[in-house]
Amino acid sequence: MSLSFARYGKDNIRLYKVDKDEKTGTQTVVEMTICILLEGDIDTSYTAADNSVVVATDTQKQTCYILAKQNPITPPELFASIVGTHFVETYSHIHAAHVKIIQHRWTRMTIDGRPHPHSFFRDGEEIRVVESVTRENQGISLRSKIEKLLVLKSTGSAFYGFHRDAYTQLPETWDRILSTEIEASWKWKTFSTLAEVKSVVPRFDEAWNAAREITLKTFATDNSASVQNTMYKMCEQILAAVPLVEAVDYSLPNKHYFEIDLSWHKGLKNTGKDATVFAPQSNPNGLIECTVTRKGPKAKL
Ligand code: AZA
Repeated sequence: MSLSFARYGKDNIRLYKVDKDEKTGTQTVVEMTICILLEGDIDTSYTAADNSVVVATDTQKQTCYILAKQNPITPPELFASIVGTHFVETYSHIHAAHVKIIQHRWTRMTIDGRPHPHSFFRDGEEIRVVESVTRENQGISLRSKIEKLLVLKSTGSAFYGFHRDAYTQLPETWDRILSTEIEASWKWKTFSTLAEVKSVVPRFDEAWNAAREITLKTFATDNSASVQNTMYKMCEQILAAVPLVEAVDYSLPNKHYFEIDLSWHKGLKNTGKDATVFAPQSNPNGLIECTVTRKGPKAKL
């Protein structure tokens, strides 16, 4: 028998940091959930009860708090790189650190038409996610994500011309409701050091804003032929907007809204162009995924 895979760490580390601007009295808050998983020369902790190689998961959590106190925690791409680099550089037997950060939304309240200095609300379930791997002598790989952004358009979407055979019941449509929960991610070029990540810090928020805007604008304005074609257009634009990104991925559930034939009730018209009342479906749902990779030379700093 041999141990063929080993990785361990602390999941669901919850972290909140406030920045207090003493001059203006304005406070800014960030809340995150973090997962740290370490790899290295740790096999004997599994196979021989050798705890001397174990950086305890509680130590990992405490480290996270200390690094959060000593460093900026936004953008999350930077903080993930700081945490990952810490573990790989501090412990000679730790060779890789996987750090995932989920940033939760706290949006500043507007009260009496003015931004409130210290009150926030959760404007939806959308999260910003970063998945990082810092590997000894191999640099830092980063993937940024938008997740749980629920969108719907009530027209401007069609689906026709698809393959038909003896198993096909779905009618073609030139006007349908389109709804999905956006999961979009973009893979950055590999950064060789933490210093290199630091040198491009503004690019991370810019990319997140661009990806979000492109996603929403394309969803709203594209006269969609299919989820497949609309998501491809999103990928192309993100690659064009963010030169340091090598690949863009989307994973989009097609959240169906079914027409309801109500003609059985006094001839009530509720299908085709008369459809106004629909039945939202929970499952099953379509699930459409793709990765679009940049052609030509890899992104350079
Ligand atoms: N893509 C769509 O946009 N809509 C669909 C599909 C599909 O592959 N299949 N059923 N409906």
